[in-house]
Amino acid sequence: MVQLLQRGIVQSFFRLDRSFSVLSRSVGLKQRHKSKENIITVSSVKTADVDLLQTLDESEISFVRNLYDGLTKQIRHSLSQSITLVESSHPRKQLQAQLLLSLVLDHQKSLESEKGEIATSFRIGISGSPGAGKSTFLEEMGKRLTKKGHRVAVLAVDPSSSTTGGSLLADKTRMPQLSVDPNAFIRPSPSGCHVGGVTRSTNEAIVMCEGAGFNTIFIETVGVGQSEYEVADMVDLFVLLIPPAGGDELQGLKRGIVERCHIVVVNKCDGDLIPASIRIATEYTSALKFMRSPSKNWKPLVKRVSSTTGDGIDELWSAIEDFKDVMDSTGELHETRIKQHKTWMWRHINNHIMDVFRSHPSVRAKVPILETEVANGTKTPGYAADLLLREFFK
Ligand SMILES: Nc1nc2c(ncn2[C@@H]2O[C@H](COP(=O)(O)OP(=O)(O)OP(=O)(O)O)[C@@H](O)[C@H]2O)c(=O)[nH]1
Ligand SMILES: [Mg+2]
Repeated sequence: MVQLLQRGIVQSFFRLDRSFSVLSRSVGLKQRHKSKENIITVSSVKTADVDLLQTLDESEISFVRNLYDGLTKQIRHSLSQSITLVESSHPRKQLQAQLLLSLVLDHQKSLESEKGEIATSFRIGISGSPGAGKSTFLEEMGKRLTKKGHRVAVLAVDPSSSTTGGSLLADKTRMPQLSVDPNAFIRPSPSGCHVGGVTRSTNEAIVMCEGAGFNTIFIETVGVGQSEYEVADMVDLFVLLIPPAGGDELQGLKRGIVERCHIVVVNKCDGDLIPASIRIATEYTSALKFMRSPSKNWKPLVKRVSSTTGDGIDELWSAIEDFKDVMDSTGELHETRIKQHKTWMWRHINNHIMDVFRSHPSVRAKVPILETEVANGTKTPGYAADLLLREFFK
């Protein structure tokens, strides 16, 4: 495992080294010293992966430069192309994506220091069970925000989209006005398999949207599986959107995710559903009192809205603004982002190590056999895992 870990770390640092050296050479940024201390052991490593991570050639560099120029001029097509680049699983494309990300992050940093270290964007995660009304809510909220002068991006994370054919159609049809609004940008879930998972590319897509001047970024995720926890780790504000379903709604929800949210929004508070939504809101308000808050400067609260009538949407936005003010003024927003960067670094390393492990030829050959044996009960899971690890280290 140690060897495995070292390989993953070395390759990650090698990536960094490549990105930074290309960056300094082609763009003249003075970032090299920062990464230098960390990469001393790297240059002697010779693996197939290293060959794939050779320095970008001139045409690749100029491709990245053009994207960067387009992005900072807020050209939509450049933003779409940039997101496609971070979603790519091709190693050369990934390297180009890393260069572009470094450029954009550097650009954002200088904008933030001009503004006195205030974040230039606000990232909001919206999670909720299928059909809770997330897209309808974002259409309504998004329209109001663009009218107020915001530039709104909506990114969807749906881990099931690669098997169900993607949420593209659903998202475009459920946000008909926002999808044609010049001050909004909607990007559905990427489909297919990606290195590091769908959420890694989402994290990087956020940075690209910010580079293109979008200041309010929503990340919509379906409240099933691991993705909502990952989204909670990439946003400044995490919102849980729930429908006024009857009965034991609260018990049915995973407590863990309720504990991560800053605001619970009860949607569909209209018509016949008003009494049920009032009841659900009361239940949540009392339940939240007994839960740990995800933030030291904010007590989670419950709001009721109707995304179809628009009732409560403006009040909700002013609560969101209060939250942002508190986070900015206490420095918690900045602190949280720093913690998130560390979390993501380790997540990337874990994913990368798993990719290397799973794609190892003899591991790949043995996995189906051992899985069957574990399923049949002829081998214990622990012993099967030992055998696979032995194959890897052979
Ligand atoms: N009455 C009422 N219906 C709503 C409201 N918001 C959404 N709906 C309806 O609920 C259904 C699901 O809405 P969506 O916005 O697609 O829900 P979603 O959470 O994005 O769904 P997925 O993306 O499939 O997880 C649609 O038929 C909407 O018209 C609301 O505020 N009131
Ligand atoms: Mg939706």
